[in-house]
Amino acid sequence: MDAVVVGAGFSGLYMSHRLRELGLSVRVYEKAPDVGGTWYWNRYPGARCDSESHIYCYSFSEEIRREWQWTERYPEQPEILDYLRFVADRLDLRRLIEFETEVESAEFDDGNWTVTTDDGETVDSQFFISAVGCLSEPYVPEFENRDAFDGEWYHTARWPREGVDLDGKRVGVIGTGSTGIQLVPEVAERAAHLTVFQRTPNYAVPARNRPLSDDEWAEITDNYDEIWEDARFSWLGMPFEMKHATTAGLSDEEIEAALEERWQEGGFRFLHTFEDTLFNPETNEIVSEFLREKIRERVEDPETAEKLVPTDHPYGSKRPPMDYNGYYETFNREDVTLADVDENPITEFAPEGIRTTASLYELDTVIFATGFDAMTGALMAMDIRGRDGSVLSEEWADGPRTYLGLGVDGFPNLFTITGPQSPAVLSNMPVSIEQHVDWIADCIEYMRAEGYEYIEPRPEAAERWVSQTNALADQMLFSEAESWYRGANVPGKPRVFTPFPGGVETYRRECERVVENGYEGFELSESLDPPAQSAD
Ligand code: N01
Repeated sequence: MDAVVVGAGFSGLYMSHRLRELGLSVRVYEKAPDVGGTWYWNRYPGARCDSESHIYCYSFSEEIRREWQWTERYPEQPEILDYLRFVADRLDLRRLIEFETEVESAEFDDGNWTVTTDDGETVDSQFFISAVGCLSEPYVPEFENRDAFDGEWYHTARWPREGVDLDGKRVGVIGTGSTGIQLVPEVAERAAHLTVFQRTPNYAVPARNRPLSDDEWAEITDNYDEIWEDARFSWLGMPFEMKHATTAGLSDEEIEAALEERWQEGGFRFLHTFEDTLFNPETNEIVSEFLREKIRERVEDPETAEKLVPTDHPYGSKRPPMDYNGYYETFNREDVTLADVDENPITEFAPEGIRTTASLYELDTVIFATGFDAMTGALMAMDIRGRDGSVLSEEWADGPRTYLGLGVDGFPNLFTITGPQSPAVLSNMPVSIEQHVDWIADCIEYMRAEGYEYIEPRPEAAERWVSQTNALADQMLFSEAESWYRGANVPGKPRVFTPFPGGVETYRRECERVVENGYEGFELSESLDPPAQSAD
């Protein structure tokens, strides 16, 4: 093959389409039995995208744009999965994909990638392209005696296709990140009793979901090009304007009015109130305190409210979750218990349920909403070997090292769509995915036109890029949270800030500048360069 692509979610579908259009032979390997990537697996009740639907989709195809109409402001998981199925069929992509096939290893050998799958198939390919996603490897904490539990347990990112019967059950949910916050009100509606095991409270902002009317949709499509251009050259890949640069110089009334306005608009628009929210501790504290007050207003029992109020991290230093259906009000229900496992940690699983230092919670079903081995987990799950026998997981033992999040030195012709040190999870993913796919496809087209066979970042370019990414993160408030952005959620993972925090626009311009300067920082060659040859 000319290219092997791993994954058939948003990234893999568009990547394989672009490469086929260029005339390359392409094989896509997908672990799931269908397309969809993260939207295939995350079927838990309440699963929905926190990006608004009109920008949580592809922009590259006029036909796809015309033929699809989203029904709600935020798309629900089944609708996104339908959309990706529609795209795969519309572009006739399924014929490129081998489903239910996992890539076990990829080795750069004799100038080609040799890719081996779990069914023992081996294929040689010039390019090896990871489209595995940033949040694909579920993380289940190693609780003591986890297997002793007599009931059923599920991870939200491996939710059974046939669903789970929660009616009348005593259910425990562990985790109060974006997933837990979407899930908890839905489970409360069905379960006989729900216990939420919370280690760290979070700041959930109302999403304010609603159906999208035909008129609204018509207005969106009339302005589609402009909306997308704004999104591509924005901070988060979302076409929203900042309300104010900072809180400095504004009266208390003006600050309150700005926050209240954006709070009413809901979702990620709230994060666009003050431009310096993630830089300036004073602004951040004002925003955080506004949110804390909102939580207190919504929870009837003051003691429970205080447990739900975050004080350990500034707003936005962890991924801001969205509240769709009364997350905080759920704790006003008689049949919902908040178990503070920071105060009284989980000690073990027992046949009857979960034991903390304070109580035994008897449960029929446990749901792990405990997140992912983010950004690097799915990549490192494959045994990827580059030049001179270098092993990716060993090279990255102290944290990932990429150039632009697109390539890795020592691993020629490997591309990582939304890889570490690119905006990725700090952006509206489809915008970043399209940018990466276009960059990679244009690069391959250029290589073909100029007679180059290999591309690889120069080590010093990768080194510099990683330092710049870290320096930017250090100027922001991210270091004040124990977040998965920094690998803090998985024991033993290096504490390194993984996404590029400088914003989608800055990043896009840098990628364009690199190309304009003849792929600055990359080594392009017709044959393997001297270090590789001497290693032979
Ligand atoms: O995972 P998380 P998530 N004992 O890692 C807790 C994206 N997403 O699946 O904060 C007890 O954020 C952990 O506690 P703590 C989005 O980017 C997108 O919710 O570490 N608790 C935390 O509360 C998001 O950020 C959408 O103290 C333990 C929770 O589990 C990312 O996915 C929707 C524990 C994990 O939160 C991940 O979100 C949903 C332990 N040992 C998610 N270990 C969309 O909009 C962990 N926890 C598309």
